[in-house]
Amino acid sequence: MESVQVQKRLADFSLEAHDLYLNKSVPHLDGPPKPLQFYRDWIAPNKPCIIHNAYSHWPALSRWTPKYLREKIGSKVISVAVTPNGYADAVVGDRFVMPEERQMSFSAVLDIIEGMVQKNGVFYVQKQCSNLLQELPELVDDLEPHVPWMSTALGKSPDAVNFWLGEAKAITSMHKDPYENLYCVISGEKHFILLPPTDRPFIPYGLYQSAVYQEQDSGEFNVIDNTDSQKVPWIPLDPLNPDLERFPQYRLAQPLCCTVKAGEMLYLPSLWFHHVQQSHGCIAEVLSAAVHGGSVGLSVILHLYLSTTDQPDGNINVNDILEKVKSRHTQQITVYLITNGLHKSNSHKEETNQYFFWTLTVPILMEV
Ligand SMILES: O=C(O)CCC(=O)C(=O)O
Repeated sequence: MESVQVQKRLADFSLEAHDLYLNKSVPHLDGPPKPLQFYRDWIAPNKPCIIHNAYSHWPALSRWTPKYLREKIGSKVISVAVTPNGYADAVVGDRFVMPEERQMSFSAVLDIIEGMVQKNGVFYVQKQCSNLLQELPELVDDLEPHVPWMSTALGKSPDAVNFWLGEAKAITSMHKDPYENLYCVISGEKHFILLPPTDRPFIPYGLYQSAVYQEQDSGEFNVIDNTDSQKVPWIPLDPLNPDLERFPQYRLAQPLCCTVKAGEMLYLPSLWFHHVQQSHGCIAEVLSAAVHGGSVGLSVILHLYLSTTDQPDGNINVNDILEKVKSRHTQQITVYLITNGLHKSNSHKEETNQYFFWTLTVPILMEV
């Protein structure tokens, strides 16, 4: 199929997804759902929602004041991301630049966030290695390290439980993750710009030399190349100020904006693009789980094209897949596809096989 036709089909697909099943804003639920209901209404159709009263019983909501945190974990040394401008893991010119990672006591971070100490740069506790459980286990009694109805719905506990604390200037650039995420805001608020996976044709990617910030004695930040690492595929577009001359196709994207306040929980399904900002001193717990099973309907199609890009050598027999798809009920297809795709999914491969991915996807969509 000609590339222009493929592009047109994909654009139509995205527009139809918005017309047929996506919401125009992120819906709010009054309380925590039953696992089956949550699975059916949100996980399976791969749609985000904000849940109220889902963790009102967590002591963290009332306890986590700066005073309490200083007493409880003030002397603990934690990893902090430092950047000159608040953008960690973002495209700067022709580089993908990661933050300088510093080890600091929790009190020293609070001193900066509370404005008691002035430092160059923007500080963000944002390590995504289950830092709540690994670096701050003393805080675990103040919350639950998993959300029971979500664990039941997904059939597993989170793979990572992260603690985020940051300044208002700290921004997370637009990206997607192969995880089902729950964002629990403990204090302050987080502002999200979300785009569904079906808007992928309108979101530009480039391949960038990876680099890291390093503060000099003068206080300036240099950008130092990671010469031994592979190029990184990342999104050069800033959804706060999209350069539509450079990326005209982004005009067709339909972002959803939402704010998640203290006590609220955002369910962000896997593969949704997200850009995140926050109020100053915002604290959030983020639970992430990679899933190996269960999505139906439209998300089957999305996972199907994911799995086609995850073949190690980009060499896949489409007929084999179509045979398997045709011979199963939807639920079973999904399990097959996800088992063979999502948990192995790797955005690097997806981007390097981009053309392969597009050309294969459309015939599969029509067959399904
Ligand atoms: O809270 C943030 O700043 C970003 C979190 C995020 O993007 C993630 O957990 O994938």
